[in-house]
Amino acid sequence: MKMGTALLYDEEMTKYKLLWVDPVCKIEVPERLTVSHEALVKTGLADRCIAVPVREATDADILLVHSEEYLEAVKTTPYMTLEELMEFTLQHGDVYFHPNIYHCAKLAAGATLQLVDSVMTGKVRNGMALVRPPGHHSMRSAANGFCVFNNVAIAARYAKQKYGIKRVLIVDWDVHHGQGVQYCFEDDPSVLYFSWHRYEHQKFWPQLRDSDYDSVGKEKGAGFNINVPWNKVGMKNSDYLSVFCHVLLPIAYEFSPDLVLVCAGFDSAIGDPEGEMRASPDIFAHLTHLLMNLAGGKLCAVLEGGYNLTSLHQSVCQTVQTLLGDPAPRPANLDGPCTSALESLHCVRAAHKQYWSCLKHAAELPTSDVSTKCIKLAEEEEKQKTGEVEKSAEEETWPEPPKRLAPPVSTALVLPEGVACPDGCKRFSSSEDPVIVNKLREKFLTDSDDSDALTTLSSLTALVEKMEKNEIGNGLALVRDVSMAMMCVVQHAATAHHDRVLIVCVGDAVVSSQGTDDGKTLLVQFSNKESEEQKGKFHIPVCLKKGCSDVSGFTQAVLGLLLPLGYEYDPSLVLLVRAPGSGLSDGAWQQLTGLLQGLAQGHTLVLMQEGEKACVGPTASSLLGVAAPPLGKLHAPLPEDVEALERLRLGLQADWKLLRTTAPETGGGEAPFFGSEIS
Ligand code: X5A
Ligand code: ZN
Repeated sequence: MKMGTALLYDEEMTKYKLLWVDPVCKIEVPERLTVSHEALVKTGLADRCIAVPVREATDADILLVHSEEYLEAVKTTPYMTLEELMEFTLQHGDVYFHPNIYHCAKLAAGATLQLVDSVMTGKVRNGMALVRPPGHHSMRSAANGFCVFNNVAIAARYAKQKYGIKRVLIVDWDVHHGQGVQYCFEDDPSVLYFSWHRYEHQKFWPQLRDSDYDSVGKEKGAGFNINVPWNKVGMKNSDYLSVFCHVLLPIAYEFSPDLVLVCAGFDSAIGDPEGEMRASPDIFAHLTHLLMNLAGGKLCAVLEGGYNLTSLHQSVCQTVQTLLGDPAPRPANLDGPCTSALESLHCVRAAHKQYWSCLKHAAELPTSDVSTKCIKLAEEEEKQKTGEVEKSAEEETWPEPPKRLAPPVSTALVLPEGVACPDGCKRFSSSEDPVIVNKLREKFLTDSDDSDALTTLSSLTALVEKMEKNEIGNGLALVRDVSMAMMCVVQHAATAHHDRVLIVCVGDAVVSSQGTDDGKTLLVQFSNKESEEQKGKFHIPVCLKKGCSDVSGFTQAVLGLLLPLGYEYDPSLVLLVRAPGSGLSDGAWQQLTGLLQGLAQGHTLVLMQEGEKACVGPTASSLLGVAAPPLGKLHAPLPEDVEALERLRLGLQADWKLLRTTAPETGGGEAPFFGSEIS
């Protein structure tokens, strides 16, 4: 049922290196590839992947992006003397040539195309290509930034041409701006390019004005190029996740790609000498997971940069393990985005608000242009002089990412007799512990003596315990009364060592607010009931005009509100409750179920009312990790909903830092997070 993950690797791509002294290029070493591959082998991950052979890209493939003159010039490099290679190198920027690099560059591009073929033909669900040289800096007629051919750009054109797909999303999480990819698709609305990159007000390589947030694409492609410049080093997990929640994901879902390509550079991880960022390697598990429900799961990750061999191999393993479907570790250190990240977020959202309906209510550009003005730059330099000396990237230490153990049982179902258990899941019922049964009877069934209901409730509590012990990953129960079952699980979870429970309730189930203000539970309820009022920090009603039946509004609420809340809350259990008649489509429900599994190490318990048998199959499949079907291009959400959501976000952002999308105004001081995004 769950299709496989392809791994592309060929030792041949380790067989070129820098042949002279060049401090800029010395970090791009063959060990980058061997170390990454060895880590995948050692951890057993390589064995779980489907090894797909690498091929050479053909001239026709390369000419999809590059000029004939450039290709012909590169073709002569294998025959050059050392002096000639050095001279050829000088015609390009921050790159070196070697007699074998042309061969390797053909393999790198060819491996990427083999990966695209494997995914597009359904041979595998997703995959990763470990390649050298990288690609995203190379341009039509120029090598650049260690890159010779633009592997991912070629792959995007190839996929469109060969498979007739309409829309490709390229996510470039490498710490450098893939200007080669930007230039290739600048005026092309069929390829959406997203990149975040170290920028530092244009001081950082490649020092292009074009890398700023206001390069949004040209002509028909306006709005389809998204740049998030990092103006400071030291960006962390929160900064990355907030950009995903508040920029990339809403736009990506609105765009609805047929294929996702990732420029997977890991120089954006902690310890990297180029990036100098501080995101932990396990953040890539989450970034990967968050993209895996787009395009029906068709995701191809292609290695770009990454120069700290330790954080590189750890990050590669996190990415591949997530592609394989193992639950992501609980995200660490989500202490909210920093001010500089918020400034960038604010600018990007403002620059794109005219192109994407999900950003319609984003704040206008700040009055002082935070990005390119020289005043800002001078200010920064002043601060740096007086500031304390910071650790260099090489001195950085961080804990090894936690081992991710897939539980022996992925998905357990508590179903009434007569309801069939879908393939791949395990029917679950507890051997009834008399002590628990009695407690349950006292608490929940005082005046009836319904033995069926009692059996179900005791199975639920046993299931919650098994999840806590990681013997079972996730579960689904069809119950007579979702409200009662929910209360039962919440009370039990509190005693079963679950520190925090995130309750996501879709539709109008009766929810008692009792015990929801101590922080042990966070309740987010989606409905169309205006009357529901927010009751403190931990009870958040999300009111949508048509309830959950408007897919656009619902999706926006999930991405921009629920996910950041969930990540910041960091639950150990997610309780997903589907009230009868919620109006939510199967597709949107599956997206929600899939996305929420990034939390709580994938420990989600779904509760549905008995009548919703038809939904058991789709839900189980999402719980098993099958990608949700694409929602299609989303129309504009209802203006009332966009406004209501924005208002809610503004009201909550004082308590929940991951909901912030603008920086506190400097100087002013008062009520910084109640800005005037809505007038
Ligand atoms: C692929 C990649 C970086 C080039 C840095 C040049 N290139 N200073 O990460
Ligand atoms: Zn890079």
